[in-house]
Amino acid sequence: MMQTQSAPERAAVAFLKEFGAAATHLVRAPGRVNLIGEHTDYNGLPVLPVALQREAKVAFRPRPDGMVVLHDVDEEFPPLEFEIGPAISPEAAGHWGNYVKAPANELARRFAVWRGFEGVLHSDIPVAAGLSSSSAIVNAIGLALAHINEVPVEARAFAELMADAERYTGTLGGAMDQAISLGGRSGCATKITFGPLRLQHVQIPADWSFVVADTGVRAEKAGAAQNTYNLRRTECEDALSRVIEDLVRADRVPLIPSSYSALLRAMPVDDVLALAEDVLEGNLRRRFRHVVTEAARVNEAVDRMRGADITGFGTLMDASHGSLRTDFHVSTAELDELTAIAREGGAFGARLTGAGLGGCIVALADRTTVGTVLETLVGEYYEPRKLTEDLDARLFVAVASSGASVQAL
Ligand code: NG1
Repeated sequence: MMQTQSAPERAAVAFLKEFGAAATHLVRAPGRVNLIGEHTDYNGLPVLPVALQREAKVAFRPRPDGMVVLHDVDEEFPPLEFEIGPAISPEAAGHWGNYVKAPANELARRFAVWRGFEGVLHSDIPVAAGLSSSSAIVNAIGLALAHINEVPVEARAFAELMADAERYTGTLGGAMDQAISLGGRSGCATKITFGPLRLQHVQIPADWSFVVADTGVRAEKAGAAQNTYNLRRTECEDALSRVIEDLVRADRVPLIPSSYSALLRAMPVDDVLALAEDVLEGNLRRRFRHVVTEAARVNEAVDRMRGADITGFGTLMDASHGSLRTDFHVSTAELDELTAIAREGGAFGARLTGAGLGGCIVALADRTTVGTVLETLVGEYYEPRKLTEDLDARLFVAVASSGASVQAL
């Protein structure tokens, strides 16, 4: 069988062709699949993602000046050239270059970053699929610039810095994606908590398989999906403020909580939900209920994983999907269909992963059921839609991988 060229070679080979000399470094940053804990990170509540075997890689060579010159192996993305500084003007909304300018801009605002690079990017993370292709690029470029300019990189502080950086693109995201792409560990899922950022690695039982399946519908974060995402964030904040206002009025707790996590520390979760039922209505009540119940599901899922309780973990994934569909309104017909097919094929549970509104699902199988789950997805979703070309990119088993790194070539 013909050996396909591996991704790092592709970036380095393309570099040689483009710039007529060898690249000196390669930086890699993985995408991620979130197992449970959706739309909780920007509310300061926990998540449980896994860093993937799919990565963004940049072969690069430092420059003596402040220019960044970057090509993508994929010609769909035109070359980019700009000078590093603390107020870089963005490209048009949706342009890939904004994910490159984002870390350059943020690093230059905070550190003496004045040397750029020329480089070639290659990523095999599906774009706009909820697998965090964007944060992988942000992290890879950020790490390259930090390396070249000798910026001290403490992993957790750097993840927070990259999360701030990515908001340059207009999405008011949390810090899950940057943190797992930098700090993931091979063979493990990672429980991430926020304020302060903390990572706890949890070994995935050896016979569990997480299947990632793409609906083929893009959730363009630069378009309508970004507005919905940002609106959800505002709704969650509004819901929390109203609940806190009521607590203040009723003088119910000795210390006024200022965040979801403080509220959940101050009162039992059932009391928090009962209070929200009284104070909130309509969509704000639904958003609040999703966020609070999802956080509880993450904590329980960690226990289920530690106890190798695959049925229990799967049930939590199903509940998470239901909540994202009916309370958070971010599922779609295709996401619902794919999750149903996965369950029908024998998955212990299935849910949309990432922000939703398109993109991927993640389904849990074990060694004996994974083959049937994959076959059922192919037979009932991909074949009828004629989405079988490039199937490996759309349907694969997650390999829990380690976080980003820079190496000299
Ligand atoms: P994706 O699906 O990769 O766009 C987004 C946010 C996360 C998190 C999830 C929903 C960014 C970069 N990522 O991920 O922080 O909020 O949605 O759980 O904004």
